[in-house]
Amino acid sequence: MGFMAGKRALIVGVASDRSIATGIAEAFAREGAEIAFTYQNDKLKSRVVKLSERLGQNTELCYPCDVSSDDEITGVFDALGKQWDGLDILVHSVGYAPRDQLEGGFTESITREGFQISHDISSYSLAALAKAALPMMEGRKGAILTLTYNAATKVVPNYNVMGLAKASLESCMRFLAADLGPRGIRVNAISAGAVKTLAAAGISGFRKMLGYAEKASPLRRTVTIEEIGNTAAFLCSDLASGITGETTFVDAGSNIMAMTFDDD
Ligand code: NAD
Ligand code: 0WE
Repeated sequence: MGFMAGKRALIVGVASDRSIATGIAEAFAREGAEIAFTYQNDKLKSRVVKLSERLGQNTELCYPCDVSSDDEITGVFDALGKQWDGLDILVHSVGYAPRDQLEGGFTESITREGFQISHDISSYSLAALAKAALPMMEGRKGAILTLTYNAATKVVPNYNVMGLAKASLESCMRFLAADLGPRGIRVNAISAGAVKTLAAAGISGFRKMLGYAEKASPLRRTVTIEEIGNTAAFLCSDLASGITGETTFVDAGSNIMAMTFDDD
């Protein structure tokens, strides 16, 4: 029996087979969890339903949710509440900034609108989803997990306003952990190394960044969505019952390095 048997999870953030949220869903299903999903828009619906089917889940439990809409967030939990009497796990694997915010210098690219959108979609949405999920999660050893990136605390070229949004997201995770801890809910983040997902496709220099990780990380490689999924399963299971408010790096060790030299 898997270590997540009897757990019910809602996963927000599947867009393709390469999504980090897909790796998380695969690990959760393998460990015996039941999974409900959301999809951002109708274009992504069929992919999410196919994943639900492939993982042997109830495909009825796939709901539309653009996290910029309060109504859609409310709608997910209204619908899920009719199917499940409680929810153990919420996974938030969502990040977005308008494309023009992620190229060029920081000062040059940042705009008020870019700041607002990136913080709304990438940080506020965690608080909004946690708030809406709370009635279903209370009193049952719950866990909430979000996905962050090291550029929250260290500068990465071109990540720009998303770095600020990830700093806000990590702080949001800690405030939620302090607030929801007394109600039995743990809240954590995984800080993932660079992975080639849709969110990374077309980012100029992304291939170079993956190559850099292969040279400069202690493990001399990038990480996979399977590795991120396994850590997510651990953090959301009772195996991690003493861990909350923590950011766990799954990055082949990259974040510990202050400087690197070529191997040869
Ligand atoms: P992805 O493109 O597969 O997933 C991003 C998800 O965000 C998509 O499912 C998309 O539908 C969703 N999304 C965007 N705007 C939304 C909105 N308004 N409403 C609802 N959903 C919305 O890419 P990914 O790399 O799997 O990203 C998942 C998370 O992991 C993000 O928070 C990202 O910042 C983080 N992360 C990614 C990497 C990486 O290198 N890929 C590294 C560290 C952290
Ligand atoms: O969090 C991310 C991706 C965030 C992201 C990506 C996009 C591309 C498409 C947010 N918004 C958008 N908006 C789009 O229109 N990562 C950690 C992956 C990533 O993105 C980078 C990186 C890394 C790493 C952007 C610049 C520099 C490095």
